[in-house]
Amino acid sequence: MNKKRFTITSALLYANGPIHLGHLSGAYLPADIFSRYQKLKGHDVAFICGSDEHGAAITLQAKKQGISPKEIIDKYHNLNKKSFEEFGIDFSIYDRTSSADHHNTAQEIFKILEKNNSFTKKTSQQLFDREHKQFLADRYIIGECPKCSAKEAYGDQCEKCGSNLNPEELINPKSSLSGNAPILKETTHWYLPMQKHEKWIKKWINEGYLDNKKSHDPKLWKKQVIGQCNSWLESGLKERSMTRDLEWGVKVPIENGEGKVLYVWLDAPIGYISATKKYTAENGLDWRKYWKKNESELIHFMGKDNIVFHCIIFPIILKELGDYNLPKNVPANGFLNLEGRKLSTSKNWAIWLHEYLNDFKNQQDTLRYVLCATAPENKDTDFTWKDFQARNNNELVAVFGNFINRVIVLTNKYWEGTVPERYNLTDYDQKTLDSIEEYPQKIGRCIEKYQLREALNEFMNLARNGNKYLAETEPWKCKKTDEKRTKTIINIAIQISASLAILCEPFLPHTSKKLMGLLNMNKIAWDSVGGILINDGHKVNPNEHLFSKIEDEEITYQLEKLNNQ
Ligand code: B3M
Ligand code: ZN
Repeated sequence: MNKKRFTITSALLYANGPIHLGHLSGAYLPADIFSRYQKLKGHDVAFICGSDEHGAAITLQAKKQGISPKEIIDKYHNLNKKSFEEFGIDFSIYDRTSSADHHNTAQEIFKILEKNNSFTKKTSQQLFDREHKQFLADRYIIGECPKCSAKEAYGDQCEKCGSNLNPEELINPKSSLSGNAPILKETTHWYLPMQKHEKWIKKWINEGYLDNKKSHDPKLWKKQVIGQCNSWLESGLKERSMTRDLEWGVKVPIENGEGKVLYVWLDAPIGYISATKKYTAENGLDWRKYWKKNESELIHFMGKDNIVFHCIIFPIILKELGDYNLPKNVPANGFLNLEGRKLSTSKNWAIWLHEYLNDFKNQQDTLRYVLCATAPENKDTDFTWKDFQARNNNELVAVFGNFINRVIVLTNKYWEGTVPERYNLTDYDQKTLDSIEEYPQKIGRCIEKYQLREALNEFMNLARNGNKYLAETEPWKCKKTDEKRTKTIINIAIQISASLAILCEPFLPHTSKKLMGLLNMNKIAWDSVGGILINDGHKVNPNEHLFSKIEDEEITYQLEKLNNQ
């Protein structure tokens, strides 16, 4: 097999609050499914993530709660790390940007860029809060969006229409710190002259060519990702300041940098590199193999509000650094709404992962299933508790769970858990056995195209076929009259179960483990799935339910909780 290497990233989560379902469905679950699949295919995967611990998102939250930024990031870094683990997001590392190692890496890179003349230095008038004696950039400044007239747009982005903004563009700007109108004051910063890069970025995004070499296939990029980049490119790339007048962040490591830190959107993506360095150092590997040219496929997963940072700004930085890979794909997702309304942390309209894990013990995979089945792959989608219940009860319990339940119960009941032999196969038996072989490819092809909903649907088709096979052959009916026929049917059903156990792993890792336990089998490679995986005479374990029904009361409770929180 041609062994490939993947560097897969999920957007670094701001450590200013707990993780919610919207984050999971956009940036983390899809990346986890993709990485687990690539690992099962035998490829080398570094799956990189961590907490984004700088920027106004952190300091403003700390101010709101009356505690220090350090207390905020420690609290949420630990909480989110634990939630991800319990939920089964299998990061190679969950690092943090407040670490000394990251500060060093980010400073080193800043110095290289400065030495390469990648920046221009410029003095200009900027918005300043006189009361707090602070310059106001990004989230420190709020005003009316010039594009959609939303009242509370930030200095860097309008959350309503998704436009990326500059502080000067805001109408009636006000300081987030004091609420006062700002004054103008002179300051000096390092800028990235993005306009210089417009030509190659356009060609690279739209045609997949970089330095006259094919670097990726734009047909494999999502339309909305290319569309968002092009609308940015159409309004012309401008210079963008890469430093800020702030205390909290990575200090600017060069002369005249006192009192300044790196722009959070410069330091955070470098966090992917720092985290990779830590992961490789701890595992006796070489980080360069995951970042330097042509050694690895770099894939960034995120929500759609992060597209331009990963498709335009960070690629410019990587190109300026010389020998780094540019992303092979940026499969950004849309947003997940909740019960028909936009998810909102500030309005407390969200489902927090740590609370879900507490309320639904050992039901991580139900949430993984529902979030994958409803993922906002090409447009925004809606999560509702009713749909969650229906998918669990009608699909996981009634189809996948029911099939496995019948197979394991019958094997135990008829032959004390010993897998029976196969005798003469009917055409239907043979067709059923043959059809299993197609699933690894069918599912894999979808995953490789980032069509995870369709991949999950294909997986469920195999479970549905298993159920149908039992319903049509009715082994419980022929047991008294035809022992050989009964044995053949169950043997085939056992083979389907074993394939399901492996093929469900990317989507439902806890279930996969449990099912492998029931079948008393070991993990095998994705491409080995199909045909006969379990020999007759093999012992399976006593039955346990893979999924449990979710009752109406549990849903009512969740809906009340949501409406009252
Ligand atoms: N923390 C923004 C966000 O969570 C930011 C992502 C950084 S990825 C390098 O939406
Ligand atoms: Zn707007």
